[in-house]
Amino acid sequence: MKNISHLILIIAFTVSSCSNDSGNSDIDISTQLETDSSQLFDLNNDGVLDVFYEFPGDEYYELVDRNFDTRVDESSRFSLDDILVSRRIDSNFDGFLETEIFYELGTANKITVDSDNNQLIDIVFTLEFGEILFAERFSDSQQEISEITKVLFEFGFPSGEPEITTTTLTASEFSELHD
Ligand SMILES: [Ca+2]
Ligand SMILES: [Ca+2]
Ligand SMILES: [Ca+2]
Repeated sequence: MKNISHLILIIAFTVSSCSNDSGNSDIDISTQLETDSSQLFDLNNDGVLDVFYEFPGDEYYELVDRNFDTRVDESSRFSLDDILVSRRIDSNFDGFLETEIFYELGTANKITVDSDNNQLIDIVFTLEFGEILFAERFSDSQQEISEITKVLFEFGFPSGEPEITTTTLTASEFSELHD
């Protein structure tokens, strides 16, 4: 996948430099190639493509429709040298990519979730060496009182009793803290 995406990048950049430098005769070809580079793989072989690439600037995105309903539910951001920076996922396939995984040197070090799709992060997983250390969930369902529920993890599973503390943070402040 990496090599292919790299190849696509090269094609895309070659095409864009060609179309800038040369005359009208090249335009048809470059348009054709750009169309091909924006649509790639058909994972379930149903004739509908499920993997796409976008190249907005000094990074690129790999977009995947994992459940083949024609909606993208996984968006991975890569640097131009193929380093995975972050990945957004629609875990429950409701059309909103609520989960975001952040990577450092190829290993996940933080996961954030906007569980109610209101553009605010309310669940944060903190990882070390790719393993979840603990998760924190912000809740302001109690009137006037906001709470953070913290759960420790061991061997990838919640461990022990959740620890609930009240907080003066607002939902926005909690979200900004982890954005
Ligand atoms: Ca398909
Ligand atoms: Ca989908
Ligand atoms: Ca979702």
